[in-house]
Amino acid sequence: MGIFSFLNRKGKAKTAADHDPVDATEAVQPVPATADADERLDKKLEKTRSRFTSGLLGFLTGKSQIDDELLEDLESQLIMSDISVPTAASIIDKVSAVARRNSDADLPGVLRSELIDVLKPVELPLEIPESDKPFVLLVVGVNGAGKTTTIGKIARQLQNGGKTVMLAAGDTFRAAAVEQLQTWGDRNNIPVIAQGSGADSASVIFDALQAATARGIDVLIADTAGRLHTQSGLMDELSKVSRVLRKLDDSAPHETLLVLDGTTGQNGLNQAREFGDAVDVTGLAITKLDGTAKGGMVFTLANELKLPIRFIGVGEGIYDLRVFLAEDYVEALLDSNAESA
Ligand SMILES: Nc1nc2c(ncn2[C@@H]2O[C@H](COP(=O)(O)OP(=O)(O)OP(=O)(O)O)[C@@H](O)[C@H]2O)c(=O)[nH]1
Ligand SMILES: [Mg+2]
Repeated sequence: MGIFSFLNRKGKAKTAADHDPVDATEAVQPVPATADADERLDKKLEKTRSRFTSGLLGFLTGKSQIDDELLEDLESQLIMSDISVPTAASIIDKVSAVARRNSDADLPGVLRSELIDVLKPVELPLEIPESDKPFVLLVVGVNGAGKTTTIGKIARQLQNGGKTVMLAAGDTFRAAAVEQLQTWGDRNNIPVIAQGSGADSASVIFDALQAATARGIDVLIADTAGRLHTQSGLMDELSKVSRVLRKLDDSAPHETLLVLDGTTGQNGLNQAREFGDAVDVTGLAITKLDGTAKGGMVFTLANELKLPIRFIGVGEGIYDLRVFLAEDYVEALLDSNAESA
């Protein structure tokens, strides 16, 4: 089990009694329960759900006959929820195969299970093995995607779980970015390794890895720029960071987390491909699913990239970063009767 296993299915903090004392990675301090941590995922995804299902479930209720017209309409609804055309087509193919075998099939139930099937293979929470110390988490993504916010949430959750964390201010493009991370680190008692703005990002992160190793830190999280003078400049910088880290530890970075803004729809897929050309992306965090996102992008990414989805961001608080769980996500999106408390 990974370090994030202290978050249970609804993202609530486990109590000490929930921990198995035999499993070393589970023997972490539980996250203190707060009202925020208790808030259900379906409440957090309320706005996204209403966009995802507006029409969808209403449209399905009362339809007992599954015919081609109904399936075509359903496909359009999926596409309007930000699911890509190929992904929507593959979902509809599967739904129609079930309908062919059983014309009395319960359509909402079939759809629910097909949606879960799309997401299940990418439900792979981040594991932080004790053997990789420091575990290097490199965070990449376009500007405004939510990298720095997500780093803050991960750092606090790890710290609450008993891990020591250090941050590297690798976004040296903007002076404000370095200051933002330093101020946040000071407030949260998390050391931040930084140089002035304009410094070489790879050298800041390299220094940070040396410092983290010397201090016996468990997890080093490196922030990076989302924008440089040119896009190819950014991609070159990121691949240099990965290369330079490997000089100190050939297994670093242990995770390259691509942060994608969930409200950007199809654009997220292009970003993932572009970043994937420069660095070896090993996991995704999809942010802002509490806002104006339609939620379908998650299915497209799962189906077309097959990369592990580690986290979803559902707000600005520290507990608003949840371990991605396929069933919980689909339930929260589809359940029109979700509790609003
Ligand atoms: N509602 C909501 N807002 C979020 C979430 N994640 C990030 N944000 C907001 O998105 C904005 C941008 O987040 P940052 O973390 O600064 O993004 P960044 O990728 O570091 O951006 P650059 O440093 O410019 O490259 C901030 O206002 C965050 O509060 C989320 O899950 N939900
Ligand atoms: Mg940032």
